[in-house]
Amino acid sequence: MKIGIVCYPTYGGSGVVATELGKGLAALGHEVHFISYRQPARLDSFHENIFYKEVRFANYPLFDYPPYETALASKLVDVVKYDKLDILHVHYAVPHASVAYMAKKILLNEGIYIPVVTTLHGTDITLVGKDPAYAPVVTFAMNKSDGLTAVSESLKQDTTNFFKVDKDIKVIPNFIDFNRFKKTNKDHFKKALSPNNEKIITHVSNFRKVKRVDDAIRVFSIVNKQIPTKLLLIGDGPERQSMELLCRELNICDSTRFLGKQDAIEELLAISDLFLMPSESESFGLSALEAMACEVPVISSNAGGLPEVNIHGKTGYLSDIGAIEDMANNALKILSDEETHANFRMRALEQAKKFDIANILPIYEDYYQHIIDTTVFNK
Ligand code: GMT
Repeated sequence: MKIGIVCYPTYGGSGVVATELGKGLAALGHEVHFISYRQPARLDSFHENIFYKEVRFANYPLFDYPPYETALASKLVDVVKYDKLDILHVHYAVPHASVAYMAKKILLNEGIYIPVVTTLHGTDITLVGKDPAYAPVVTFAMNKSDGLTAVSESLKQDTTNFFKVDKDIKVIPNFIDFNRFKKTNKDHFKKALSPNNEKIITHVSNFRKVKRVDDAIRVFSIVNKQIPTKLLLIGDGPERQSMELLCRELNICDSTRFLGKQDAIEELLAISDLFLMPSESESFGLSALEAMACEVPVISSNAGGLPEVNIHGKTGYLSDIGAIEDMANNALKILSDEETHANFRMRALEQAKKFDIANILPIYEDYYQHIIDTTVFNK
């Protein structure tokens, strides 16, 4: 198949899933064209079946906001037409779903038929898409997509609860590549980051409010009073500076490292003992899955799709959003006994295996074929 993938090129979960999906499909022999305004962060190596098409748009003094949607739609028309794509798969509904619809209509006008699949990732539904500034367009574009997928049952439910969607939504979860995410020996990192063999607790996010990084820091602060521990904070975003101040306030700066954005996250997960994800909203929780694949148990909130990933009492624990004491007690339960910790580690890995990319790629292939075979085009 010739597949066009539209995504945000940033480190955000939707861009990561889109890029890893495209890489996986290319490895299976499909021709994959990534269309974005910058080379996606994880598109970091050459593959003969992968093409990157950059959306370029010149600004003009008249515009306060350059018309990105128009440039993207034009690029989609161009790529579909000249590379003869079979299907377009857009990740994150805003604005990709409506832009793809526009491209599809322009192409139809020229007698070219391109089915569109939209994948809903999370905040495009739970936060941004709900905003009255976008909701009518998001609803329309979802209903006009030929295929609609969501990354968890919870996100599917959120979508149908809020939006009037008459399309069937197929749940295809996030996935993990075990060639990359696995527990490896990184003792030299461990020695550098926890010289006295302190347990390592890790949080990875884009430091947005929705991630409740302050909860992660407060949970750590309680645990740290009872067990020698270090906190690794990986990622960057709007909350970073206030989180540094919070660490000062709680007097835990000596036990805390802000590592910023990291490409080789798996190397830091390989030395982690526990992962914190106290999010306010989380449609799936890809970072938690990455941790589990590296045998790291997860202390998380019970928001959104997290209960579909982190199994309470088996792979970690779930608590209500903001229940800092409960999260800290759960962390202590896991970390204070070696045998308990080892059991949680083992079960985290077992659960992660259910989301092996090798199991998920064929689901996407079948779904694309089904959409190509069944889409009816109306002028
Ligand atoms: O907010 C983020 O974490 C980024 C966001 C995105 O769409 O870029 O991630 C969402 O998509 C990921 C991949 O499908 C999911 O694993 C994350 O749970 C989801 N984030 C939220 O729902 C907050």
